[in-house]
Amino acid sequence: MALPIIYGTGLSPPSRAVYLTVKAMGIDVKYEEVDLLNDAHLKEDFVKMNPQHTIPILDDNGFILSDSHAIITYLVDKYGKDDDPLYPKDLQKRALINKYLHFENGCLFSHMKAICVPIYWEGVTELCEKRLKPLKNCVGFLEKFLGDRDWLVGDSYTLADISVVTAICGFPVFFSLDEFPKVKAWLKRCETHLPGYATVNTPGNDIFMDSIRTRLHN
Ligand SMILES: N[C@@H](CCC(=O)N[C@@H](CS)C(=O)NCC(=O)O)C(=O)O
Repeated sequence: MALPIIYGTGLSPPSRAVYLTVKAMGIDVKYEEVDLLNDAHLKEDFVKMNPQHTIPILDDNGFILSDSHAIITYLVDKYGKDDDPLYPKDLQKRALINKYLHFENGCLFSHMKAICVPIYWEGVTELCEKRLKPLKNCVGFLEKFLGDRDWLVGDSYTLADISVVTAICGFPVFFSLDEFPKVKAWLKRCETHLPGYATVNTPGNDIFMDSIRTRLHN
């Protein structure tokens, strides 16, 4: 069996969710870099694999799967430990993790994408409050979800933290997180405890934030 192949790039938060999951699991995979800003995701071969032309995608010996949330849950179910703490089999823990994966996808990432697409591809150079507001609201919800918890679900990090942190860590390029102290403390905890955070999340997030800053300042 060949190694699973992950197509993505560090700039992309959902790609980093897959990279962090791979690190947390300690499995071997092959990485294929997709140069998003030069439209590599729109090339014929890529669109053949994923007609939706999003990254990340996984090729597990010919089984092609798009969407980071689908990919990370599949990876743990297929290659993880028995009852892996990243995505436990306990129904209620799993349901809560799924809730945060949907929260990341439907709220955090989709509002973030609505801000980023016009900046990357439509020449927009200013942030507009109308688009920032829903994103700030989402961080407010996360502040409440966290309450006094260290981790989003249970008492150790899970796929929920991995997915959500890859989006949130880039938000300081849009607004300060100072009014969300619990989110800030949790972010620090993720930086300290998630395997591979410094090697695979921070460099990609720095590229993401720089790429936004540069375009906003033009
Ligand atoms: N819900 C998807 C979002 C994937 C997504 O939109 N990725 C962006 C990069 S961060 C992308 O591929 N954009 C290119 C496009 O939509 O054409 C996931 O979690 O994988």
